[in-house]
Amino acid sequence: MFVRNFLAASTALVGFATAIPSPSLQERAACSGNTATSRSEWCDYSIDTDYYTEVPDTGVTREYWLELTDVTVAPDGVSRTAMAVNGSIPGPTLFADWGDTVTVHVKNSLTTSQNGTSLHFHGIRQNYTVQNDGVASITQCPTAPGESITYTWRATQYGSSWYHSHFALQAWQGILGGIVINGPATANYDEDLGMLFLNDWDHQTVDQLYMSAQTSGPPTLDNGLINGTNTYESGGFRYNTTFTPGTSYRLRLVNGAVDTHFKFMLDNHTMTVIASDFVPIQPYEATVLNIGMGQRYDVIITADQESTADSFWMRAIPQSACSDNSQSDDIKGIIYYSDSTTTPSTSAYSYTDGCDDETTLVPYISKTVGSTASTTADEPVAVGFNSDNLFRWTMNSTSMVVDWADPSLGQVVNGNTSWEASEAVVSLPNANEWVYIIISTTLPVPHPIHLHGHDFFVVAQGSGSYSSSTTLNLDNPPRRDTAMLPSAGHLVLAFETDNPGAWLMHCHIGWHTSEGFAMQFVERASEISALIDQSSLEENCAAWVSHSETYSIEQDDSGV
Ligand SMILES: *[C@@H]1O[C@H](CO)[C@@H](O)[C@H](O)[C@H]1NC(C)=O
Ligand SMILES: *[C@@H]1O[C@H](CO)[C@@H](O)[C@H](O)[C@H]1NC(C)=O
Ligand SMILES: *[C@@H]1O[C@H](CO)[C@@H](O)[C@H](O)[C@H]1NC(C)=O
Ligand SMILES: *[C@@H]1O[C@H](CO)[C@@H](O)[C@H](O)[C@H]1NC(C)=O
Ligand SMILES: *[C@@H]1O[C@H](CO)[C@@H](O)[C@H](O)[C@H]1NC(C)=O
Ligand SMILES: *[C@@H]1O[C@H](CO)[C@@H](O)[C@H](O)[C@H]1NC(C)=O
Ligand SMILES: *[C@@H]1O[C@H](CO)[C@@H](O)[C@H](O)[C@H]1NC(C)=O
Ligand SMILES: *[C@@H]1O[C@H](CO)[C@@H](O)[C@H](O)[C@H]1NC(C)=O
Ligand SMILES: [Cu+2]
Repeated sequence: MFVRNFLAASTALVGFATAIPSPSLQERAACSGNTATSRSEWCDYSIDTDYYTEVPDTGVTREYWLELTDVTVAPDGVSRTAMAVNGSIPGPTLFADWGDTVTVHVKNSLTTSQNGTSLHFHGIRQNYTVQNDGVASITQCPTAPGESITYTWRATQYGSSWYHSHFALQAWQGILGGIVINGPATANYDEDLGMLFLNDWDHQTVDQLYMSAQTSGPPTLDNGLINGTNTYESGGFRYNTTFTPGTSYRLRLVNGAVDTHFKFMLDNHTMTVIASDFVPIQPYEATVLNIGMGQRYDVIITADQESTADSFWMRAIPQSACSDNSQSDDIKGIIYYSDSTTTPSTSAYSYTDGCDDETTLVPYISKTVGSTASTTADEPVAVGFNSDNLFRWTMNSTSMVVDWADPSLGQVVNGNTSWEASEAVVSLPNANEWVYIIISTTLPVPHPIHLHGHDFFVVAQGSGSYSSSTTLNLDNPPRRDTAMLPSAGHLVLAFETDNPGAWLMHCHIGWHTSEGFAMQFVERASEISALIDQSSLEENCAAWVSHSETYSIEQDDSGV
């Protein structure tokens, strides 16, 4: 995978219209990055650069064209309908270098299902580019079938993430793919294997399952996939690759599930964990790794086992404390050593079932949280039934309902910030102030909480209720974009108002997002209009309104 070496010789290039080979590697800027023995370096920058304040000016724009279609797939041998990006699940990986500008043209060709769409670049900070965050009802109307939309953002961070639809449950119909932003790393490795998606999967579609999720709670899912493949009964095949003894490999793990918390492991091997979400961390060793929905971990695994004739199971194990899966002990891939072709006979590391976060995350670039907050948002979480007897989640007693046809950014641009209660807005008018968010639950259900437009600081996280005597960790706490609210516990997050926009915060369990477990921060509203291309916002909305009238589309979820 030595993309860098292959590309290093070429000079900058911008955009192209022909089909891109897979993986979609594009030419890089003059900077040659780093080598297997100098991963902490990055041209004139390094792992020591504070990427919140300094970003390489590569002058390069990476341009991608993606097309969404209705498809029939059989990733575990069982055929069903789905949706795909350029025909595959996961879709093509977007590659860029730290500092590049990325432009993504998305064509909605979902003409069989007539679904609208939007594409969110999870974890991408969208620094002063909120209109490119790709969230239906917040930053845009859904993009109608037959229409296209273009997103442009700067890669101010580096590491691993994913893009996914932010329209209804469409991400889990298959509209997802990886994002790799090349940059420095906190440990050396020989080869970069790229993204490795961990997903849950069912032989019914998420749209078919949604009604039962709303009436009876989360359904038991049939299976799971490792990078888009697994077996089921006698069908399908397993993700597998071959390791060369002595070589170290970087894997970019992402949990792209609708409702599954995984523990990930490779039997007999230890992982060196080097990043959580887009944040490089002090490397630590793990044999079993917790990964919640929406989270990413970058790990390095060295092929250090003795016999070259061996093979090893790779496992993504749904945690029964918060996920139900009928194949939970068989979501597996295979790592072969050089000349092995045998089925592994290795055993899993022992672990305690649970849906918690990793506990030893120390960001490499150390940051301190302001000890006084100008806004403290208290957001207790609860669940109840709406008037149709369907589950609805609430934060601060509000279940979010926002209108596909009336996105927050449009309202701000039109000078109307008299939000309805159901729009679940917390306004943050002032620049560069600290915000604390206290999220708490008395229910024994953990939730992965994701914030758009920011990395947040996890200043408290634990079981039981939060009180004013809870100790806050302000000295370089874990920093990321998705963290677990523990079962019957609390999660206290902090961030700084350094990015004007309307930013969604929500539970990343697909059912829960659709059932209203979401809120939005309207940050520095007076500065937003200047950042918006109003005509593209309005044209996209006009096409959606016309489409939804033609097909009598009804919105039956939160809108995000
Ligand atoms: C995706 O498909 C479109 C054609 O629909 C093609 O032009 C484009 O190059 C493909 N993109 C990638 C990243 O493979
Ligand atoms: C974010 O955007 C602001 C406004 O353009 C700019 O001053 C700041 O340097 C940017 N931050 C990064 C990390 O690029
Ligand atoms: C999207 O397509 C799915 C699959 O055909 C369908 O079940 C669902 O109702 C559609 N959703 C909307 C909002 O159009
Ligand atoms: C996983 O799939 C993506 C998309 O096809 C691909 O880019 C990536 O290399 C695969 N990962 C591994 C570890 O094989
Ligand atoms: C290993 O992956 C290949 C495709 O890359 C597939 O054809 C093969 O069946 C897989 N092996 C197993 C044991 O599933
Ligand atoms: C894996 O580790 C176990 C326990 O240490 C050991 O018994 C076994 O031989 C190892 N398997 C392989 C294939 O190396
Ligand atoms: C929570 O709801 C109450 C009552 O509607 C409201 O006064 C308060 O501002 C809300 N708090 C937040 C953080 O939204
Ligand atoms: C302003 O927004 C509110 C809430 O979305 C809405 O009820 C009201 O009709 C809007 N007013 C105008 C003048 O558009
Ligand atoms: Cu949830």
